[in-house]
Amino acid sequence: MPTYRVLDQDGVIVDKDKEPPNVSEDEVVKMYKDMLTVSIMDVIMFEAQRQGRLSFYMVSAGEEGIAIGSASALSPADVIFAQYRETGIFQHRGFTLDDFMNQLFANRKDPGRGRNMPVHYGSKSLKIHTISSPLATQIPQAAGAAYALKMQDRQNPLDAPRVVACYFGEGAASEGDFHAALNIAATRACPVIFLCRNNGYAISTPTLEQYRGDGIASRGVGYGIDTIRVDGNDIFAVREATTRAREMALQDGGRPVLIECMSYRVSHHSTSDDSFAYRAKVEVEDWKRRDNPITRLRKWMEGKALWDEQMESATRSELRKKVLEAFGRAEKEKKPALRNLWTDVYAQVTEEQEEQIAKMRDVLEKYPDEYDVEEHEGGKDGLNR
Ligand SMILES: Cc1ncc(C[n+]2csc(CCOP(=O)(O)OP(=O)(O)O)c2C)c(N)n1
Repeated sequence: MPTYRVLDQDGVIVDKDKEPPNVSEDEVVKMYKDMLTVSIMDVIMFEAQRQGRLSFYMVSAGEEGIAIGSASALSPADVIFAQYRETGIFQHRGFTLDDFMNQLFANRKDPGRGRNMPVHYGSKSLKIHTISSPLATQIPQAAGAAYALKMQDRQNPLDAPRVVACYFGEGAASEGDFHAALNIAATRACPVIFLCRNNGYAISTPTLEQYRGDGIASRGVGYGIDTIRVDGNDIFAVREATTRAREMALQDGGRPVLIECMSYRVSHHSTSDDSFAYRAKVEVEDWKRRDNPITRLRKWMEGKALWDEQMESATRSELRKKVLEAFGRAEKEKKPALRNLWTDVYAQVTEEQEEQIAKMRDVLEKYPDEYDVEEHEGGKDGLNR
């Protein structure tokens, strides 16, 4: 299947006869700044993990264009299910640097109360379901949610119709959940856009060992789903394909669309991985030199006199400052009160849980020198109701 492109590596429109991308100058600048923000935050947080200041982090280096290009084509009411390398969606939808940092530092302002691993963000108000680690679980959930939206929108014909956007890596597409989800979405005609980020690796497994067919796109065709493959480093191609996919997803009472975005995972899989144990450094260096969604858009913007060297350095320093300020605020915050270990499991804390809380209190009182709970909101009293 061919790969759709709008911008080439030099930031030049490939098809000279084509209309310029249907996006305002302000929107392009926002998309660019969102990509920069994510990449700057990534570098800072990766280093912070190495300094032992947070437990874990995952960057999306080289794949920022997929998240931000597609998010820019959705309506704010559309519902999103993501994997973990789509930080740009959160950034584009309005998750603040404080929101990121509170989750990363698992402090008392984290809506998840520190119960999830770092980078497993979620936002009810931005309509992004919380990221979950078990791969591919979000794909059938997205198909089901799209079916629910279709039913709800049918009952409320005056409301603007909504779609679900569901993101996953090509590795996650090897899970059975992927196949079940595509088939149910096709047969039930669910308004869902499946966005696969094909970055060449699932931790240490290269795509050559993941599949022998024509990537993930050929599977969409097999399920009777309209499918397109796009250059994932080309933010305009991703945006245009998603805009069209959204229109199609809402046609004829709803239907799924699959977009396979081709890219390359420039970074290690996570802070727990050293990718040079299974791929050559030169392969990564070549990719870094050859292509990058941020430089591509920057070159296009420079060609249009929308951006220049001075704006670049001023924006970079401003963003870096803002990231570090949010970092400082979140790192200083107290951790969630200890009682949060038990709350939100059931509607109310059960009798058995109260017994466990009492036991924890006994242990803390018996061994005060062993447990420093002062960094948690309320210290030992944080166990109280
Ligand atoms: C069910 C399940 N199996 C294995 C893992 C361990 N695991 C975490 S990420 C990952 C690789 C996923 O690769 P891909 O979907 O291509 O996304 P990428 O990390 O390349 O963005 C694996 C195997 C997991 N989290 N869940």
